[in-house]
Parts: sequence; structure tokens; C-alpha cells
Amino acid sequence: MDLRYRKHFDAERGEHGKGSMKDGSGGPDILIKVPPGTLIYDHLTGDLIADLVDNNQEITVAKGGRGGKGNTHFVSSTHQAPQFAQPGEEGEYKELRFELKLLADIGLVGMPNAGKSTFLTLVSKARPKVADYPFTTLVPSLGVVVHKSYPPFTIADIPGLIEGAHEGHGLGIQFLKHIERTKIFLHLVSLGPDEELGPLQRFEVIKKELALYDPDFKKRKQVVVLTKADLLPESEVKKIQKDFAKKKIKTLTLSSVTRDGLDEILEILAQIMFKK
Ligand SMILES: Nc1nc2c(ncn2[C@@H]2O[C@H](COP(=O)(O)OP(=O)(O)OP(=O)(O)O)[C@@H](O)[C@H]2O)c(=O)[nH]1
Ligand SMILES: [Mg+2]
Repeated sequence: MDLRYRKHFDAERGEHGKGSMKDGSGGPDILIKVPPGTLIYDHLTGDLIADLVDNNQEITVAKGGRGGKGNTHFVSSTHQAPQFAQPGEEGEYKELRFELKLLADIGLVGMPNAGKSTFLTLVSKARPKVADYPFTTLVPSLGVVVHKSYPPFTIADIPGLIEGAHEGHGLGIQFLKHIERTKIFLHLVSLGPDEELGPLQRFEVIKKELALYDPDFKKRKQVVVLTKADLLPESEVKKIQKDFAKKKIKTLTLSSVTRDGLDEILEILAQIMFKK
């Protein structure tokens, strides 16, 4: 990306107006390429100048200098052949801040260690770091799911969320902006028996944090998956699913080790994505 290597861009000033009846030409444009999902802010005022979502979308953030008018513009009854022309104008000066938001169809949410990154590696070619400790993921990543019966769709993996995340606890909150525009939240809840809170409580904590961050998140379609199902006997898993069902929450189960449950999850995600 252009911006990684260069921080200053000067569109040239306009050319000075000329004699011999010529105007100066405008300074040539400079095109800075950014990926879709880029937000451009005025650094001084904080105002949002542009929200570039589409491929090949183009906006002008700072105007180059206009060319000066040539001597013929200043012809009057008393000045038949003026010996002066207008100088070219300086271009606009702007300090801008660029922010990249991932544009994903589906956002993975859940506590640290829930198996979010593992899930992304199972369903896409993305290779986020996976490890047996919380806060493994420090930066968001994006994976493309290529499904045999549906068009491709994208999933964003972000760091895990914890209680108090909306107040800045943990890491997750600053990354929630990356899932703001997703159609679906894929909420992963670990069935791992070594966790402090039970699965339903863990789910409720994350649900609350999401709603506190943005009340609109409550309206987002969500799919709840109980992960690490291989770590509990099936009867235990069923019992936990019943606890969720009592609260009218439908759950799917997954083992990333055996891949049990994976096809059903992808089918349901694709159905929500593509079937009206
Ligand atoms: N037994 C079992 N272990 C799993 C499963 N899914 C993930 N794990 C393990 O759980 C640990 C955490 O997995 P990650 O994918 O890194 O979890 P995460 O949700 O991305 O964690 P953070 O990035 O910290 O938020 C790793 O050791 C995984 O190998 C599963 O279905 N079964
Ligand atoms: Mg992770």
C-alpha cells in the first residue's frame, strides 16, 4: 500500500499563467491507493472526510493548485497586450488520518481462548496464531470461506473479549470496529471444563459487552457455537445446550479437533448470508 512507505504527498502547485495567450496548467493529480474499508479523517478537526467501501471508489481529499490565468484574461480597452499573468495557486494542505476497517461478512466474537482463530484456520486459508492461552490474537485477520454451494464469504477474527471490554478492559474493544459492518456475529463459546464461568455465563458476558459497546449490535443476526465439544461427554454437551435453549438461544456444536459440526455451521452461515 502506498501509505506504508510514504507519509507525505505533494500535489504540485499550478503552473504560472503565461504570456503568448496561454493559461498555466493545473498541477497534476496524485492518486493514493488505499484498500476498500479505508476511512479518511481530517487529522486536525477529527471530521470524517470519506468512507471508501467500494473497489475503485475515488474522492478528492486536497485540491491541487489551479493554473494561473494567462495574459489574455487581462486584456481590457486600456491594456491591449498586458505584460502580466496570474501566478499558479498553491495546492491545499491537509493532514489526514487513514484508518482501515476490515470489511467482513461475519465477525467472530467470544472470550479469549474460545477457539476463534482455530475456527478461521479450519474454514479458510487464513493462518492466525493459535495457542493454548488467552489473548493469543492481538491483531484482527480476515479469512475467505470458499463453499461448494454458495458464493465466497469473509470472516473476521478479532482478539477475545472479556467483562468490562466496553470500558477498555482487555484488548478486544478497540477491534470491535472491525466487525461493526458484518451481517452476522458468529459467537463462539468454549465448553472447555477448566474455565471460571460456565458456558451460558460466558455467553451472557460477551452479549452484554457487545450491547454496551453499541446498542445496535443487539439487532445483529447471531449464530452461537459451543466449541471444544470433544472435551465433554455428549450428555454434558446436550445439558448445556438445553440451558441455552431455556433462554431461547439456539446453539450449534463444534469440535475443531474432529471437525464434527463444521459443515452444519458453514451451511447455516451461508443460508443466512445468501437466502432471503
Ligand atoms: N480440544 C479442543 N481444543 C480446541 C478446539 N478449538 C480450539 N482449541 C484449542 O484452544 C486453544 C485456543 O484456541 P484459539 O483458536 O487460539 O482461541 P482464540 O479464541 O482465537 O483465542 P484468543 O485469540 O486468545 O482470543 C488452542 O490451544 C486450540 O488448539 C476444539 O474444538 N477442541
Ligand atoms: Mg485468536
